[in-house]
Amino acid sequence: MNETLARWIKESRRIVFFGGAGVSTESGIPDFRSVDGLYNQKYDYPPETILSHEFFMRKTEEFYRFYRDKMLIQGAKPNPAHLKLAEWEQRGILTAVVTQNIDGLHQQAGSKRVYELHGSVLRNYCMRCGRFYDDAYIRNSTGVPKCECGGTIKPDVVLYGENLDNDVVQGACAAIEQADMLIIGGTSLSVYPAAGLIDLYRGSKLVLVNRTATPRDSRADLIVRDPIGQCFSELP
Ligand code: CNA
Repeated sequence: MNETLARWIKESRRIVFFGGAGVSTESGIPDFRSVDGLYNQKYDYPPETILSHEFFMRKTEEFYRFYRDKMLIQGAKPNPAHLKLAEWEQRGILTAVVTQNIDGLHQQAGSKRVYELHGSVLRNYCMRCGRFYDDAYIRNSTGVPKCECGGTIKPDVVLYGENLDNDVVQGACAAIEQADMLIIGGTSLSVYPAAGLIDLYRGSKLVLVNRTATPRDSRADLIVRDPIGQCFSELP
């Protein structure tokens, strides 16, 4: 167990966690940039092209082929990192989880205040009438999923080239500004504007739990290179 991290957690009352795809790799969901991540698998187009607004609008069927295959992972379960964060919130020492993930695993673990910067694959809506559909509807559909009204259904996910939701960003910013400890985990900190939010933290307990180096390592007060699930399972 990392003793410094354990001590800081015991001393803190307003922990905020800022995470990314690496939080869910131990739940069996591949991230983007690890060696076995989606960027290192072969597709006709790079994932950031397929997961862009323009591609969705122009080649919707191809988007959904990739999306069903790689983004809609069925049966994934929260791992010890998700569970520990939910426990800290319950104990009143963590104020919020800010995540770039779209898999819903923090809520499945029991976390209540979760700012989903990039939306969620669990929510989908008709672009014509606004009706909502769950992930099972998308999984069980073929080709381009359609609403009863005939409109095309779009995942409530922020694609490349789309704006983040204002309310979500404001909530996340406020939580980070007021945090007495910021734990950043499982993120390459390379997707903006999300990664820029960590600059709002003004304290001196910024912890980075990531398997590989990030462009912001020099800002961290403590760096842990262990797998995040394993690391969190040992924390108080
Ligand atoms: P990324 O760029 O793929 O980076 C992931 C980082 O996590 C890398 O630096 C890895 O070294 C690190 N990492 C991987 N596994 C672990 C582990 N077990 N313990 C510690 N560190 C680990 O992913 P980011 O989240 O930074 O990039 C942002 C994108 C990825 C967001 O837009 C997400 O929506 C998108 N994404 C989300 C999911 C998901 O919801 N689970 C999956 C794949 C991609």
